[in-house]
Amino acid sequence: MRKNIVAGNWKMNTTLQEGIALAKELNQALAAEKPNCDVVICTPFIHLASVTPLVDAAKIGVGAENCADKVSGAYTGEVSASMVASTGAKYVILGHSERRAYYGETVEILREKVKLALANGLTPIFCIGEVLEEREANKQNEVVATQMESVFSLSAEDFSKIVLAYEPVWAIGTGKTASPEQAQEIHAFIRSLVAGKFGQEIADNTSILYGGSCKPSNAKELFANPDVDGGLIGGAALAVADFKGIIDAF
Ligand code: 3PY
Repeated sequence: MRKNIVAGNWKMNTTLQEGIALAKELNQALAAEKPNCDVVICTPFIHLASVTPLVDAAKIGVGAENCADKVSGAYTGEVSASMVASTGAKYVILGHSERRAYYGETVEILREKVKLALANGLTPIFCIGEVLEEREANKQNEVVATQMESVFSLSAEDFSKIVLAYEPVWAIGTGKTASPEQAQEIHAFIRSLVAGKFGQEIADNTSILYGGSCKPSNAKELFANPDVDGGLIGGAALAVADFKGIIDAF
């Protein structure tokens, strides 16, 4: 059966020293492996090689927030999936709305990134979600269906290795959260898309996280929904008490 996962997305926050301190503090705060929930922290690239050996891998998985859509070569400033994997990281967030909006990441670019991440043994946390105008025009299902095309060309075997994260863009950094009913409705729709493409068993085994202003005060009611399998956490992942509060919602 699918896993519950709480994954932190640190975004472009913390110096290396601050990131190391945060990872150490979280490692101490999580007393033991949580049987019903995997915990992941996705950090800036430069933190990965330092943070990975610091945390107990049984309690905390480490991931990147992005990787290149090319294998290697003359791509100044890019970081490949194999470089990420060489740090010991196990996950990579791909398709975050900030990457789509500010760095022009398209369905095709993300298809390449997902393939390279999987080829290098990383688990992609693949993000989808609509902007406010699309929600207001009731186009959210259409939008996420198009975004899912990046992962629908995978084989069933490869698709079953990825984690999905639904993040309504209008709820990211705005303090607005999708209501538990809105979250459940679209998570169930996303799962039905997966079932239509790969069958019910794979759909039932796919973890679909919710992201967007998820905090200790709303995590429990969001995670109580049958199709919400955890969260991708922004700001609240930068404070151990808040992040732990969300993990403890399971
Ligand atoms: C947020 O909740 O701010 C996020 O973007 C998580 O990825």
